Amino acid sequence: MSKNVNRREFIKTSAMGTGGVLAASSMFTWVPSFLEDSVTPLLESHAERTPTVCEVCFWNCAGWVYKDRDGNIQKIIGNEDDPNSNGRLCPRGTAGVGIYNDPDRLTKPLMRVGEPGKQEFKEVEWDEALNFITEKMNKIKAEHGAEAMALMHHGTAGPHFKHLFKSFGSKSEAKPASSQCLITRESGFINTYGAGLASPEPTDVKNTKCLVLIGNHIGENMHNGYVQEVSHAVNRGASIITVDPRFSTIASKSKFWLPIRPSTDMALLLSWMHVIINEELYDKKYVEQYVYGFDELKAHVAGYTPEWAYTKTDIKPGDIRKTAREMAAASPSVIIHPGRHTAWYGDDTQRTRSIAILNALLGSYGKKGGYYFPEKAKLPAYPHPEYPHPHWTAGDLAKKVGYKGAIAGITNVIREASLPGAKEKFGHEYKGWFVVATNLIQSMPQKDKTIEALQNLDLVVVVDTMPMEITGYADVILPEATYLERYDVARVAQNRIPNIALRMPAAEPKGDSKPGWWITRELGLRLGLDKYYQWEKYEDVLDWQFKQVGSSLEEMKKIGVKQFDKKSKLYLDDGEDYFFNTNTGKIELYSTDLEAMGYDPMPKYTEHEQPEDGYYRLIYGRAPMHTFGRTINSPNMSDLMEENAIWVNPKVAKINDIKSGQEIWLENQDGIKSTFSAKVRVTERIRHDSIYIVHGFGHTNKKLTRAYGKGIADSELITKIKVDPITGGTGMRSNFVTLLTENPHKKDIV
Ligand SMILES: Nc1nc2c(c(=O)[nH]1)N[C@H]1C(S)=C(S)[C@@H](COP(=O)(O)OP(=O)(O)OC[C@H]3O[C@@H](n4cnc5c(=O)[nH]c(N)nc54)[C@H](O)[C@@H]3O)O[C@H]1N2
Ligand SMILES: Nc1nc2c(c(=O)[nH]1)N[C@H]1C(S)=C(S)[C@@H](COP(=O)(O)OP(=O)(O)OC[C@H]3O[C@@H](n4cnc5c(=O)[nH]c(N)nc54)[C@H](O)[C@@H]3O)O[C@H]1N2
Ligand code: SF4
Ligand SMILES: [Mo]
Repeated sequence: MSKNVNRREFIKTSAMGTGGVLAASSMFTWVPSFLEDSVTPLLESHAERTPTVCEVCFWNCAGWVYKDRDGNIQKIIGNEDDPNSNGRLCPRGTAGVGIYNDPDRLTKPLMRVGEPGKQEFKEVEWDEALNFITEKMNKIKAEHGAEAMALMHHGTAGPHFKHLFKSFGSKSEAKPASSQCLITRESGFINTYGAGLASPEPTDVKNTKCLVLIGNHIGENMHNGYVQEVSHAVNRGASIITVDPRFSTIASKSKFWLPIRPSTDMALLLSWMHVIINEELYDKKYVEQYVYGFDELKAHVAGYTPEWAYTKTDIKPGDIRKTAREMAAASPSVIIHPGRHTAWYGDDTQRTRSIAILNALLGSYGKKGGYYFPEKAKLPAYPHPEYPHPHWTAGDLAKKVGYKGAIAGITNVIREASLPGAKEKFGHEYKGWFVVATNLIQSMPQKDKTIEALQNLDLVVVVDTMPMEITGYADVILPEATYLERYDVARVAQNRIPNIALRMPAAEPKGDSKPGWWITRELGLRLGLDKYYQWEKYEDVLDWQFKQVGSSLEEMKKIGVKQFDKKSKLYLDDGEDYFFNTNTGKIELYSTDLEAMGYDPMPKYTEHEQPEDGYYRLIYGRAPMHTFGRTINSPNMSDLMEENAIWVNPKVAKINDIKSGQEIWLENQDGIKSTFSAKVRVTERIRHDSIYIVHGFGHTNKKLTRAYGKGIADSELITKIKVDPITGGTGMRSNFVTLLTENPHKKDIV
């Protein structure tokens, strides 16, 4: 059997198949045989191995890269000492070498030639590109202040650029991975427990008796350590309750699947509170000791009966009661999962607050099988002088336009403040952007606005590994070396066990690509920021840092991951005193901060628009073998899933007279038509009021030879957004589409 076929099979297994009938335990059963087959012979041949931290997604698992005698990368496997991966990488991580090998990679700095907006570039040397950027940045600083430079970023490249920006005098940064993702969840938990959850989420899935997943489709959403724990939980017989308009992979493993009407989750959450309080199923001791505002909450949810919730959610009152009792029976070893991508409908801080509140009622926060207290190693930063103090930041602008609970810079606010007329609205405006490892055209909604902002700026620098949609809008494109070719900031992730991990190069950078640390240092020196770069190579920074915690670069190269003794406890003891970092020192069911800012102190149900006849809600999610759009072109991944399919309920297929396999186009409520088509997948696994596609497809950059034109991009159909009034996080699930069987672009191709 060829290697390709092998890989195809194990990934299918890991995804539990499309029929959802495989045992969940098989999610990882491929791993041992995979190790036996390939790594043992490699080890015997004394192949070299170097530590890495995976960058294929942001779970950032630590692993080992094995090379053969000729120095070719052969395998990437997990590091046994790594609590994020427990020694096993997910299929995307093991196939990460495809990202390094992709022949379409950017390997030379590029500069725009001719008109702004025209996508024509010439190859230049690093010196020319960096000198050009330096000149532009100095000009912007002289005319508008350093604050007028903004940084949009994602992933491990981010910290190098943050250091450069802060040294330069700007603290304006934002990322879709916050504003379009988890900012609202963090806000919901901060406004309840006085602390956010961060990453990896400290949910004690390993020990839970009941796991409630609300629009969190783990198994397709492939976060490694978390998938492993869910897989074990299923095997142990923990009951899983999945709330999803789609029969997801995990729904097929669940004791209860609640096919909720999209956008009505808050009604379900409030009525669960109603049942738990009314039937006195809550953890009385816990509530009495740790909670503030119980009586207010009790009165507040009195009217949110299951009968009322049924009219909103389509979930039968009996099922609401049954699932509430199921959760309570497991208390405190129960997790109402906070989710991750939680920016949905505009009331998202309040929805995640409802989740936070339910956990508090069931006494699960700080308890075994609920939420544990994670710990993070303390790795001191390499010494540098104090950063200058900027006069304004992206966070200030977010507050200025009314997001009083903004806990970070917001991508959409930076975009607004980069459009013509921004100065009048904000008192400030952006003149330059660095876009680092984020494909804003696909990851921010309303791409026309993004393009308008990009074209209004004096300087756009894109730092990427691939030609993507975003690179087309750059003045300068800087090719970053892939994670397999670079040293990087050490990974310091929270977990049950504090630990640090090293990423080091396994290969020389291809072409003229360079690591982020090199790019930022070169710019820093040109900008006269030498005092912030008192080192020559990043190895020096890492070695110094590791020595502060009793290790060294030399040791880390051998072990990859170092664990430290845990100083704090995982769980609260029974009745232990605990101070929550809120105004009252308690878990606030009634939020005093939200009240002070003028928001609802307790979550209220808000009605959301539903699709008109002939239209369906556009919902989107993940596929196990891809990470957003970043892996679609990878030679190893594109043959596993080349394009996305449009999930359509049989009733909808009948009404629209379409069949499985038929190519169709989508048009949204604003008349925006998908650039490309995708194949229909008729399935009972999706409600009749929605259609579903996997995010990340439909690339329009022709330089992506495998990904171009494959499937439909959900992003281009997301022209309507619902903004969370507290944080500014952007909900993207309020778009409705109709199905087109004829190519709407036909007349364009004469
Ligand atoms: N429509 C829609 N929008 C979404 C989502 C959705 O589901 N649908 N999901 C949201 C969520 S949850 C998130 S977290 C965000 C994520 O969205 P993004 O921040 O855009 O994240 P990615 O898609 O991973 O970023 C991809 C970019 O990073 C580049 N890249 C990959 N590796 C490297 C590297 O090592 N160095 C550099 N310099 N570049 C690299 C890729 O080539 C690509 O251009 O999107 C959000 N936006
Ligand atoms: N393989 C893989 N894994 C990933 C990623 C990846 O790109 N690829 N990305 C990672 C990142 S950054 C994130 S943030 C997470 C995101 O993963 P999740 O937190 O799981 O979020 P989504 O992918 O947005 O979730 C989509 C699910 O929500 C359901 N849904 C849609 N509308 C509603 C609704 O109104 N109510 C309810 N209850 N459900 C609804 C959809 O049917 C779908 O099953 O995944 C992470 N894991
Ligand atoms: S979950 Fe998979 S893709 Fe993500 S970091 Fe871990 S191995 Fe890499
Ligand atoms: Mo995300």
